[in-house]
Amino acid sequence: MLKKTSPDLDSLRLMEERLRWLSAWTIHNANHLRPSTDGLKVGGHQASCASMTAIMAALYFHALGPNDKVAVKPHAGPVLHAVHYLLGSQSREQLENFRGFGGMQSYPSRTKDRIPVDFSTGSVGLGVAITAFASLVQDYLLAHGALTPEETGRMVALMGDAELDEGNIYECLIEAYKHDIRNCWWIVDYNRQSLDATTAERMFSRFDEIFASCGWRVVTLKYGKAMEAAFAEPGGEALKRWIDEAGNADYAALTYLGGGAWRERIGREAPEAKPVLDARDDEALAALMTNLAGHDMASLIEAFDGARDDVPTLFIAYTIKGFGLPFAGHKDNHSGLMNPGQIAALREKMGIAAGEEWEPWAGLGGNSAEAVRALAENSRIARTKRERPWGQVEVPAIPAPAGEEQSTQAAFGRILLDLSRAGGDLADRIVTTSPDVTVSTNLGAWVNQRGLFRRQALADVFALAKIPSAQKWGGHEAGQHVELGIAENNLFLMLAALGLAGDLFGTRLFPIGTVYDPFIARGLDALNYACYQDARFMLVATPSGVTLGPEGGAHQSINPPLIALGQPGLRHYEPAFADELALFMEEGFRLMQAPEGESVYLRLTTRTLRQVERTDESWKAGALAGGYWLREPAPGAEAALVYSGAIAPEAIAAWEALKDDVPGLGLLAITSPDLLHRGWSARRRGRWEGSRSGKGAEASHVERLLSPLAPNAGLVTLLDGAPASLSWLGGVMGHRVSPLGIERFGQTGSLDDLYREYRLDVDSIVEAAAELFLD
Ligand SMILES: Cc1ncc(C[n+]2csc(CCOP(=O)(O)OP(=O)(O)O)c2C)c(N)n1
Ligand SMILES: [Mg+2]
Repeated sequence: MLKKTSPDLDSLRLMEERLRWLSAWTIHNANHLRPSTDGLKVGGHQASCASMTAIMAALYFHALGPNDKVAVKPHAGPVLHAVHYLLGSQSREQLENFRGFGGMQSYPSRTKDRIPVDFSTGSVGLGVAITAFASLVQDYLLAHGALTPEETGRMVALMGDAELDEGNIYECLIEAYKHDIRNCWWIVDYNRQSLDATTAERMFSRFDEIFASCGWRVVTLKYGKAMEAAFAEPGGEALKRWIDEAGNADYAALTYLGGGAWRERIGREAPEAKPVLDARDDEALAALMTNLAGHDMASLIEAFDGARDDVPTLFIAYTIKGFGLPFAGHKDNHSGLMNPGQIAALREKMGIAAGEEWEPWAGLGGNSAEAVRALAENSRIARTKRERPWGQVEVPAIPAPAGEEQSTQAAFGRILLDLSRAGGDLADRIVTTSPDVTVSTNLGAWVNQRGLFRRQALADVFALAKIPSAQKWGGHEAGQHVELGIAENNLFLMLAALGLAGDLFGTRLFPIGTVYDPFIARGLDALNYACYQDARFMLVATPSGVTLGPEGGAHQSINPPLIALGQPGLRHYEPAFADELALFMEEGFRLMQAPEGESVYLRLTTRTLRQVERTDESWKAGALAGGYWLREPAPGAEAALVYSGAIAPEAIAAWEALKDDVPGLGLLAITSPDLLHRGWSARRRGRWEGSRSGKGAEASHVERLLSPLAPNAGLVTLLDGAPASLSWLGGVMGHRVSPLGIERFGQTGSLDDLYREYRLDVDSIVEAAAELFLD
């Protein structure tokens, strides 16, 4: 996979200096030179960058192969851009506009940056874990014949040491072990500093044990070559002992204070080390003490070259935060910025003339420049963003499952089963995944058909023992369901990785993840993370709401519709009937592969409903756009009932009860509060933009829906969830609203009990309508 070359260490060291300089200069320019219009501090992390420049030089200009994918520690984003600048694939203009509008982003962004970014980062921990899931996706594609072994690469995470405090790392580690992942490197920038200060050393000896017990090789890179040589000198052993026993805060503080402070302290605490100290002046001593392996090119190259098999590997590279910068080691340096005098001193030290700050190879003599340029040319990483493989999979018409009485959850299982039986390209590209709720979310029939994905065959022990069970549970390479442990956060990282399969590996997959609706909250940041990088997937959340009845309040979801309302990149559909669900799944598969598409969230239920009779197909367009009239209102009608999802029968019954008293009463089915709100916002935005360009804007779907009603009409809105999801409808045309929904925690009980208690029953709806008219 990785070709063996004899590395030009001197040029790699020069490359490291370039990266350290350019990342620092980019940040400096944005903060000190670019005119500011608002007086805000622009920010950037010169210390976090300098901590990693050697590691990144060794990777990008030596170790990485063309198929490797990297998640870069968020605060080292400017180093990644500097790499591309030196490769010729990033412009000076973009660097100059760091953190500016339309410029390179603060943290690597797949969607917004112009350079190829494999994984977005920013919320620490998530960018690390997704690489493990990406390696699982790579194995999936390999096993399914969508990749050849030559096309595979290594999934690499460059991480800060504080990221090791994020719980999602360990959830991921456990899952990754179960799936026997490989070709994954996590490289810890072990500078022993986080944002606030230096980090506690107590955990230090434990990380390698944790990783080793999860099947990882742990490579600790602690002492640089100069340090190792010094350990062999007289007094060297004592020095090594002292280093090993030094506390993190002490080591960092001495780094900041410099050679004299090292000499005084070590001389006092380890007098036997004196010969090593005496043999060096202060500057040389400071250089020796900061010669940690994470800054030592020879050590780094040796370590990376020594790990070329597919064993997942954790590199713990000891580093200095702010290496080579005036605030190296200072506990407050996380957001520290060099002042103009300090950056000028650094420039001089690097031999760069004033005015040549942006010159890629400034200050290098002819031969060195030649050698470093050759290193850049030989880098095997991609220079351009990969085009998404759009729209290549035909989505067949998905008929609604037959049956007068159905739940949306059961219909979901049935639709997948039918898709599986019919076969075809779409079915073959569907990958389902679930955090231990496969069977209880009705994925069982699909799994019986398509099997669990396992690199090593997993025997179905119960089937072999002829123990009756409805569920087959055998795993093999051709399986299409990835069973996860119960940690929901991993579901969203898995969906993120599967949803990027087209971008990362050139083959689009159609990931479907199932989860109980209330437990979406468990993985919320990972869900946001998946959407942020435009991963495409279908999230099927079921069961939902108090409609779950006897299961009680711990399992009854309330706020996911609001989550969906506020989540970019995710379209919420809440079907009541099986034919609506079929329509939304069909649309979902289209959206998952459309250039302007998005991911889809289907909120389902186990409640069995009598299905509505359709006379024609006219409801479909409205349903896809977010809502349609199940009973059309008369023009000028004074009221409408507006419902979403599982409480459709109560809404219909209330409509029947009220229709004679309220002439022209309408019954509006809201299939997507989210989509309606977006359309409404887009309309207003369009009006503002239109007024600038002289164009008008078309009414949004929700405006068209509500326009037949009288201006002072009353709306009773209801859904099994937070009422604020629909109450905003009153703001569209100024209608009065009585919003019904769930605002308190649920509890056990029958549907009758609960709908009565939480005011979703027919009587409550009728009462709410009456109140609107009395007001
Ligand atoms: C989930 C999350 N919480 C908090 C932050 C704010 N934050 C940014 S960097 C950082 C500490 C980073 O320390 P480390 O990972 O060791 O990086 P380095 O020392 O290399 O800068 C924190 C708390 C964040 N980006 N993400
Ligand atoms: Mg750190």
